[in-house]
Amino acid sequence: MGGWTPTSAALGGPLLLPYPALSWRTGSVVLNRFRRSTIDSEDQQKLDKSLEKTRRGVLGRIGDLFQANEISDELWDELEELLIMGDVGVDTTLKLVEATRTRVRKQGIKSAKDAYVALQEEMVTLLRADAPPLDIDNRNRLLTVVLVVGVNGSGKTTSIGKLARYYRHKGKRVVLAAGDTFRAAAIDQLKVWGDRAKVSVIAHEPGADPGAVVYDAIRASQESRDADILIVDTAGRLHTNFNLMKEMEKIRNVAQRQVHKAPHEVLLVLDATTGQNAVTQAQKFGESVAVTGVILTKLDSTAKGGVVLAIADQLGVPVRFVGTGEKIEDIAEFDPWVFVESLLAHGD
Ligand SMILES: Nc1nc2c(ncn2[C@@H]2O[C@H](COP(=O)(O)OP(=O)(O)O)[C@@H](O)[C@H]2O)c(=O)[nH]1
Ligand SMILES: [Mg+2]
Repeated sequence: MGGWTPTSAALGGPLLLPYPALSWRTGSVVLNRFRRSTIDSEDQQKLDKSLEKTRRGVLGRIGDLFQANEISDELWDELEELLIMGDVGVDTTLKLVEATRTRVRKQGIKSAKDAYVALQEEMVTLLRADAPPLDIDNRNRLLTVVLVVGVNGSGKTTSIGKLARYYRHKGKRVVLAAGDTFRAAAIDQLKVWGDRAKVSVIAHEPGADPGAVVYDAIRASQESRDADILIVDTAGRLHTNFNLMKEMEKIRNVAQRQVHKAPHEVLLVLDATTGQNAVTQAQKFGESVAVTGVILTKLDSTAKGGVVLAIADQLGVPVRFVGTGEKIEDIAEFDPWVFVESLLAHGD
């Protein structure tokens, strides 16, 4: 991927960032660039809270490192060590530290405090802050189709339920499609989440053709249900990448034939608690499906939050949502600035 050009929409949004608690906590190292967050304050707080464990882990020590030291080779070595221990991954860590050092050299930065700001800005860049905005809440389109993919257990069905509620609360009409027809339990589970979110679920019998489910779901969304957003659950794992690819192609073709430019987003669900394995899994999935964004679940129950950086960097697609708990309201839109400030906040 890559090649995104910054858009004003990506930087736009109604709210100024950071909210007061965060800027207070980061103290003297408040980022010096004027910017806006695209997410609302409730999501900012959820994202911040879900990073508690990560902040208490090794990555929480980065702030102290820059406060206690002058810029030196040792400082960079220690930073590298902390990032690798903090699940950022070797490749992404080396890239991040190199980019920060280059910036420090080029800009003639002399104080560790300013170098710390440079590090934060490089992290934001790595997190694809220049990505186009998420293409779900689109007023100019009659029906938006979102495919949700990922291995079983990653939190796919839970996330779909959360998204259904999230967009319903924004005044959108949402329909869900039970495209994972391989397991009867998967269909039932989606129905349970549909009930919780108070949205309709279109399902066929177990073993049915997922393409037919998607076809019916689109028809229903366009006709009787008059929906704005259709979210499609898909099979978690098929025996081979080839099967998965064929299945995805089929669903994609059905969607494309009925709705212009569908699917509009393909969101890959990854479990943050698996750390670097999530990156490997994402790369494997990427071979079968053209992923446009990531939902990173279970951020609340892990200290491995640094993996967000590795995922955005190694996949080249932005993280769009994070799972912040097991309840239906426990989801937040992701924002690179909020993430970085929250991750590197210290002293609490
Ligand atoms: N703590 C926490 N648990 C989650 C989150 N998302 C999902 N889970 C849990 O992960 C497990 C698997 O979720 P499920 O949606 O069934 O995964 P699926 O097989 O991919 O559809 C369930 O026990 C969920 O409660 C999250 O954001 N935080
Ligand atoms: Mg499921």
